[in-house]
Amino acid sequence: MKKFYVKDVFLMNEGEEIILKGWVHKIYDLGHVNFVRLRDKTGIVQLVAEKEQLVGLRNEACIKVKGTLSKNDKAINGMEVQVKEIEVLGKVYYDKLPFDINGQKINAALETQLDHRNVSLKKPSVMAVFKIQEEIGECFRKFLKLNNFTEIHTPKILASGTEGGSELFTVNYFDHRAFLAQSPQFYKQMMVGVGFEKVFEVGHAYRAELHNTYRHLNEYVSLDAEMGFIEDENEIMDLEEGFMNYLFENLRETCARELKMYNITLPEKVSIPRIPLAEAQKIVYEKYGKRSPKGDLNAEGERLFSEYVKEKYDSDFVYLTKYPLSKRPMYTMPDDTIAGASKSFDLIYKGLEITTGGQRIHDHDMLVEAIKNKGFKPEEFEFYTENFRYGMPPHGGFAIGLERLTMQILGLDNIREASLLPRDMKRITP
Ligand code: AMO
Repeated sequence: MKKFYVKDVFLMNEGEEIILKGWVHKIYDLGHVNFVRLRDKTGIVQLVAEKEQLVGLRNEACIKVKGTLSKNDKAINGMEVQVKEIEVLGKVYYDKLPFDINGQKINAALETQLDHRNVSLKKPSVMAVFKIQEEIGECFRKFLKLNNFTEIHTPKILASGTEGGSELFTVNYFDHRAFLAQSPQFYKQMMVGVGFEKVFEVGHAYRAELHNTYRHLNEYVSLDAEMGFIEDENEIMDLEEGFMNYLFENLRETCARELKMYNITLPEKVSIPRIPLAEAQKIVYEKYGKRSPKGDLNAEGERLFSEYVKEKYDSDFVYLTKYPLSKRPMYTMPDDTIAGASKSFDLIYKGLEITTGGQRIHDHDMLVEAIKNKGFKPEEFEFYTENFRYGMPPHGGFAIGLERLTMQILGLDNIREASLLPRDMKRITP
């Protein structure tokens, strides 16, 4: 097993011996002196070699290097490796790489970079996106477990949709038609009711949306939470706000290198204003002269309203609350103060929706009525409504789109950059 990583070089002393394994990042043949940059997941280090030792080496070959550490002010972090031996462990087979990964930016269209994800991901700043993403998932788990949540894994092949609408992928399930899960919504509620009380899931969600935009994927990772015995939807918003604070505190420590690559400074404290949607629509109209669609903000409205919130509250986040019931799925709890409104919310982060959540209906008969009101047949949802016959507490939850959160933290332009292997309307490979 590999013992040393590049990061260790910078913690060791001059004169120490080391064996490193990694990829050839770049070869510099300067005639009188030859350098190779070796890359692994922890960084890049400079190797100083004799010309003969470089024979047969090419960028991206996998190598094993034995050498001695020596100080050099001009090298990365002031330390380099004087090579004794280089061995090629994995040869390369190409005439020319599809694009160069050594520059400040990759000089190729995003589509080309995605066509060759096996090359673009090698670039440390591209890989850094997924280190951040890994930490988001890790923090989600840790934070919810600290708060007494149980992790669940629910099926992704379902008999029906959960969110209403027709954005479902169909699957041939033996002699039946089945669907890919848009969300673990029904099952996370079920698990609250059976007695887990507080549950979470990190899982894939599938949306057959005909949206070819910078913020839509057809397969994404959903960070879902659901908890029982709540007073109202404010407890759900408190929970997510707590998570954001925990996440940023942890990212500052665990991903300092990656955040620096993107020049990101995360706020010390996240305190999220809660503003009813109708008020937000009014502000977007009065301040920016833009009309919003009925019962929602559009992408431009989300962006403009975020600008307003940043100015007024110095917050990158805002909860839009009290969405109209008519615009929300059948499981949404009606508001008890404003007719036609619901106890649901969206979380907007730097101008983009990253979360939907809210309190759910927990009364069986009320849910059956809500299903009818949405124009569905309650008989077709009996597998779901049955959960509400055997003691369902008042409950609610939320779901965060992992790629959207990653994208907004790092200020990426396109959600595809925050997906290891994106699936969109035009892409199911690589
Ligand atoms: P919703 O459908 O709003 O709510 O989805 C929740 C969050 O998931 C992300 N998301 C997407 N990300 C990328 N591409 C897509 N096509 C896409 N669709 C959704 C967004 C969004 O805010 N069951 C409810 C959640 C709940 O109430 O608990 C639901 O799925 O970040």
